[in-house]
Amino acid sequence: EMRFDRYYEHDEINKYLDSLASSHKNVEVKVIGKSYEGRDIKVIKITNGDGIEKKNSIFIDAGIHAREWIAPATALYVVQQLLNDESMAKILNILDIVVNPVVNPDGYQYTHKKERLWRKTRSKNIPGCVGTDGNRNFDFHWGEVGASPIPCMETYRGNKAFSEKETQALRDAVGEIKDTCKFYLTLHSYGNYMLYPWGYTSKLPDTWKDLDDIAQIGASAIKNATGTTYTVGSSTNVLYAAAGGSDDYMFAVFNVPISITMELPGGGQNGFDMPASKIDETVHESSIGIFAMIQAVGQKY
Ligand code: 0X9
Ligand code: ZN
Repeated sequence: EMRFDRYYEHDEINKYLDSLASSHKNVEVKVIGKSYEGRDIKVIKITNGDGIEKKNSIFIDAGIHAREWIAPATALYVVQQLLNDESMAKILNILDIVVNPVVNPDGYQYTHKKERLWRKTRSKNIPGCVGTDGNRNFDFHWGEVGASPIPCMETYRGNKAFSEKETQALRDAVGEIKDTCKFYLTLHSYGNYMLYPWGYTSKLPDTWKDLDDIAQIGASAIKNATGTTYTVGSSTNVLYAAAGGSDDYMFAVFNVPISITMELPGGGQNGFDMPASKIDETVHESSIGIFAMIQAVGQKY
């Protein structure tokens, strides 16, 4: 049992995942790749244990941006709810759920030990700046807009699409389930947004109403439960244009019909350092929206 009264380091998170695999027969933990600095990037797959291979699935990730600590915490809370709460576990009769709680462990550890507001990976660039923005590194309209070609910038796109081991690992992990995956959810902070494609253009995809439906269901569930407001819309239209995001890629290339970036609430001095005392209520609130979206996808697809 994990308590949500502090933020955990990456090795603690990996150990927690392994402990869940040991104690639950319906849980599997897999290493999907190694980070630039050699850390294990893990996913946890939760099923109902019936062994039926052809179920639909959903993929949730967090922590592609190092400093957005509430995102990994939320992913872990969702995992815990699925395993401990009967009413949440019911969804596993319909869907398998795969969670990657820390996409960018090198950056995450760097924010714990060195620089709290680091965003990018920790790969070395020529001539000396460090890091690529993982959410500008995916190979769909890569580099076209809102993604810097300059290695020292916060939104550096990388020297080519999928230059990063971390984005390769995430691509391959979702790619492995692309035929069954109906929902890709990527957790970020902050600002209270439910965002859907496109991020690279202000045009909307043909199926934008399906995306909007699910996003609205998540936002209203949270509104009804706690009064917290989320803004719903396409990334470009309600936030800004930025190409090379994981959401656009999973939607366009893997044909995952519902792809959403959830920008969780902010807190603290700079928005990214929500005090530990507020983690518990925030992850609980956020999980209400997440489970509402999961339910809706389970029913509709
Ligand atoms: O800029 C981002 O990557 C996300 N916001 S954040 O403040 N967490 O950095 C928004 C990404 C939205 N999706 C795309 N632009 N594809
Ligand atoms: Zn982010």
